[in-house]
Amino acid sequence: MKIERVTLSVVVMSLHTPFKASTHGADALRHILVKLEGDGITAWGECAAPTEPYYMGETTETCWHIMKDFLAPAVVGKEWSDPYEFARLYERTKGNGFAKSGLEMAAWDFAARANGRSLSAELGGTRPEILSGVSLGIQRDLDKLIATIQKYVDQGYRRVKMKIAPGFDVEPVRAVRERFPDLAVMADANSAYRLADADHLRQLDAFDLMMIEQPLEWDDMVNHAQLQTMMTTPICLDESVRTVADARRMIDSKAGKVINIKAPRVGGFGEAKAIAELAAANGIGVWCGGMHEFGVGRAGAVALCSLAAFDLPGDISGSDKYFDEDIVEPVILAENGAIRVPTERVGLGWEPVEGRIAARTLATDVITA
Ligand code: OSB
Ligand code: MG
Repeated sequence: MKIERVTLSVVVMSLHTPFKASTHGADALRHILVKLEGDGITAWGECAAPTEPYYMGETTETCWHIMKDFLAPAVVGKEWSDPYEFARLYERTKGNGFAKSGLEMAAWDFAARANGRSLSAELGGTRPEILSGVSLGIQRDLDKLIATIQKYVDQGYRRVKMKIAPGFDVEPVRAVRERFPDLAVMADANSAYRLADADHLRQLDAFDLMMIEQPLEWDDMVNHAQLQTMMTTPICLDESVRTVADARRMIDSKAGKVINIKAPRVGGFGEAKAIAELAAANGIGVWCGGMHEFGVGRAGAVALCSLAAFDLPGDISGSDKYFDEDIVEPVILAENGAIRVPTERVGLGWEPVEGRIAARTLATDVITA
């Protein structure tokens, strides 16, 4: 396979409802869409980096620089036979997982289309539908928070993640648990606490949470291992797992019991698959997190979730949770808390609508061989 042309576009989408976490918030997103052309095939990827460096350090701008100046020039005009070989073309570039993930996802879509099968099949997915859930931003008005949860429960979602932060934790979790005694609920702190808060966090053990996600520092395993010995609620790592090597360190040091895997955070599907398989083989729970993906990235996340290792409901909801109109057709919808995997269609399974993308494009760059 050979790519003749890489088109990068910065695309802006407004969230119909602003989203707030402990360290970051957003009301509009700028993701970089990747269009690969070659061998008569057009394939798509999405770089879902936030605009600010408050989650993992990368931003839309850093990704634009790395993709345009290093990654795309390394792959155009080169022969490759599978997405792993494609990724080796730019392996000299260290880190920058979000930037790599946009291009790598497009390579998987390209390979799927070349092989005439769905992205799910290309990745080795077997689930006919994925277990969907919602991630809810911080909503300090508890009546409104409960009304929002009720709305998603009524839509059929069976698992709810709520963001917590110092000053917004034990009481809101208690209120949610009292109102929804049987709902699968979890909390995500986005690294807002320190080990000195352990006694405070232990109060969450009373509420039968599925897990607490990334309570401590974004790059720390040792403190999470210590905290896990002090809490019964399972710890899930998000920010701290960027590579298979990190996952191995997490397992060896017992720094948690669950991993939130997002292809954008770990550099793409190849690394995400490897982490999922390592975790599953070691009794670590696996689910798929999100970055408020537009339709292209969301279609990719659905395909990833279709792997057998993704055994817990994740954050991949229908796109109507975030956007009034998405950039793909048909709409990505969850029914009864599940999204059907479109294995009857080749590639992503939801097709980008180029007119809608153009209408939202702020900048474009084309890299040719
Ligand atoms: O920590 O999982 C997170 C969004 C942006 C950055 C980090 C996170 C999130 C979410 C939203 O929780 C998940 C989604 O619905 O896409
Ligand atoms: Mg998280």
